[in-house]
This record gives sequence, structure tokens and C-alpha cells, in this order.
Amino acid sequence: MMADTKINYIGLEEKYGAHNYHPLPVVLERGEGVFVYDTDGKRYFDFLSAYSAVNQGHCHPRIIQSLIDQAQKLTLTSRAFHNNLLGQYEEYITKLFGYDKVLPMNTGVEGVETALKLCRRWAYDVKGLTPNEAKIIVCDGNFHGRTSTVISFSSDPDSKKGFGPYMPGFINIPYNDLVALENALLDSTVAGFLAEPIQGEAGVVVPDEGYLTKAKKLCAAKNVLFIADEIQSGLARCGKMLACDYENVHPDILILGKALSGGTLPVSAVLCNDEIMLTIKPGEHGSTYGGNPLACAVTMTALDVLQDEKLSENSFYLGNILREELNKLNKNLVTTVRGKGLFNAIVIKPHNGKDAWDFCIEMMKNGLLAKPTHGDIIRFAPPLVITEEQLMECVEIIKRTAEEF
Ligand code: IF1
Repeated sequence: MMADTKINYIGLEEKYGAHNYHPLPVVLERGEGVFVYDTDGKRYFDFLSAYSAVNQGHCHPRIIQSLIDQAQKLTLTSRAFHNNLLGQYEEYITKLFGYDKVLPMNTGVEGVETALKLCRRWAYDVKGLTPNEAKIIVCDGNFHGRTSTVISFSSDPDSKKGFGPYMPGFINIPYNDLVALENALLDSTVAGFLAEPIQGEAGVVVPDEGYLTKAKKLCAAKNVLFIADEIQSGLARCGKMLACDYENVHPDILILGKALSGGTLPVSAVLCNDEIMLTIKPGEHGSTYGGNPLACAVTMTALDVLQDEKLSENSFYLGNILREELNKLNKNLVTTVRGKGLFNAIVIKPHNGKDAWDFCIEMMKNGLLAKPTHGDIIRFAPPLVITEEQLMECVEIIKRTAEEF
């Protein structure tokens, strides 16, 4: 007779963990490719991909092998000493994205903070702005992370309220609004414009065709840096290597994270050219784990996988099929479908007192995991290794859930 050794996983989190999330009532213990498995062995399609950190699929064998191999050699030296992988990684990623240099960090928000510091330092040392007066334009609906500086310019009360005092030096304008950007750029103390080329947390908000091109042009005309946060939209998620690639826009500063490590450990990167990057001198910025050899090994393989398995092309092709199928759903229930590549979201109209959360609970029962955001939006972002056959199986689950709803 098996003793009932089932651990009350959720109860432990409830009792001993911070309550800073409200997860779906599912306990996962294994992931492989597009699938995750709960502690009862039930299989789910993962349609969140850890907020686009597992674009290469859960536990990709090549990425895991790199992790294992390097973990048995050297994991961390700190930047007090050189290591044999950092330079190779830096050459790889700067050539891949077309920049002189990269500053390696860990979490996405550390990458954003690094970009903000680079922009301010460039403003004072190169552009010649008065010290401590540089301003950076940001967009309403932004999500760039959760440090005190970054939430200072959030327009989302849940991210911002109760955490003051706030960091000054930011100008909020509406997203996808070039007139507002042009007006904000009249302020001669502006140093940079930070935006997500496709807004993630806002609910996969895709700007008008040409927005990125014109925004970059307006910034360039005023010697203002265009800073693209591609932490969620980048790395093949939206059907191109970068969302900016749809318009061939080359940001002055590019920020990457999440899928950079294929969902194994936090790795972020800030890329820009020497005029900006070399304004930070030795000892003026860094982090304990930034550029560690384990991260370098894993990230080079994670970037190889994106290219070798043509995940941008797969994302582009299957994204069109997914949106075509989602647009067939009952418009009284699914009022909006939007996205690019496999970076999509639907807006659910509350039904009989049931909302997006309830819809996600029903999809979970039907074997598909997704997460609502802002009450009525559900993001659909499966790992980019998904096959057409698997995608159609997921479409059936979503259709069945909509019919039952
Ligand atoms: C959470 C969503 C939230 C990001 C972009 C920077 C960061 C993120 C465009 C910071 C992080 C994560 C954070 C996580 C949930 C998720 C998220 F947008 F993806 F859905 F919160 F809004 N730029 N997004 O999306 O990167 O420091 O987290 O590595 O905080 O709940 P990080």
C-alpha cells in the first residue's frame, strides 16, 4: 500500500512563500519541448513559454548538454578575471546583431537599467547635456521590469503604487503615437526613447506599420537614442529574429533577455556601438554573474538553436495559421485577435460572469496552459519548436473551450 506521500505543493508555497503571484492551480514537475507535465503526470501544451523565455522549447537537449558540460568545468569567475568563453560569446552576439559591443547582465530588468545608465552617461559625455538633467521618453502600457527606477515610469498602478519615491527623468507618452513622440522630442534635455517594438504585458500590442521606422527617424533628427526592449518580442518570438527586423530598424541600444538562455538561467545583454558603450569605464558598472562562463556557453548554443532550427520562420508561418484559426472563434466571446509570429493575444468578453481567468482554467482542464493579463487578455505564445500538427491540436482545444464557455 503506497503511503499517501503527496506533498501539498501549493500549501507550502502559500505558507512559506511571498504572495507576489497568483498562479493557475497546476503544479508542474517536468518539461520537454512544447509540453509540461504536472505532478500527476498530466500533459499540457505550454502556451505561455515562461513569458517567451523558452522559445527553444523546454529542456532543449543541445542547450541542456551545454549547461551540463560547462557546469562540470567552470561556472563563475567574476569579472575580476578573464575566462575563455566571454570573448567568444561577445564576438558571436555582437556580429549576429550588428553592434560593436555587448554588456552582459543577468535579468531583463538589469539589462534595461544598464541601457538607461548608458543612455544617460552618453547624454552627458557625448551629447553634452547638463549632468543630472537627461530625460528618457517611455510609453504608456510599458513593461520593462520591476526595479524601483523602472516602475517609476510604469503606467500600471499594480506595478507602481506604494513603491515611491520614484526616480525622476522620464517622460510618458502614448504608445504608437508619433505626434506625441515628436512633441516630446522638442525638449532639448531628452537623451533617449525606450520602447518595446511590440508591447508584451500590455497584451501583445502591435504598433502601426512604419511606427518603428518613423520613431527612429524622429529620434535621429534630434540626436536621441532609440532604445529597443526586445526582451520578450525578440529572439524569433514574433516571426523575425527581432521585432525591429520587420521594418529593418536598427536600434541605437538593443536589450535582450529571456530566451537568450533558452529558459535555463537568467541571461540578458545590452548591445550598442562604441560611442555609447565606451562611455562606461572600468569599475563603473557590472554584476557578480554578468558574463559568467556558464551563461556564455548556454547562450551561444541557445542562439545556434534559434538559427539551426529556423525558429523565426516557423514562428512566422505558424503565427499566421494560429491567428487565422483564432479569428474563426465566436466574436461575441473572442473580440480581438492580435500578434505577430507566435506572439499573440486574444481579448475575451466576460460571459455569464466568467472572464479570461475562467477561460484559462477551462483550457487547463483541456490540456493547454495560458495566463490571463489585465483581466480580459490571454497571451498565446507557445515554444517556437511547435509543429503545425501540434498547433492544430491546440487550436482544437481552444475552440472546444470556447464552445463550452
Ligand atoms: C513578472 C510579461 C510581465 C519584459 C520586457 C523587461 C522585462 C520583462 C518586455 C524584465 C519581463 C516578465 C516579468 C514577469 C512576468 C513577465 C511579464 F510582460 F512578460 F508578461 F511581468 F509583464 N522587458 N517580463 O516582458 O525582465 O527582469 O523579469 O527578467 O515580473 O511578473 P526580467
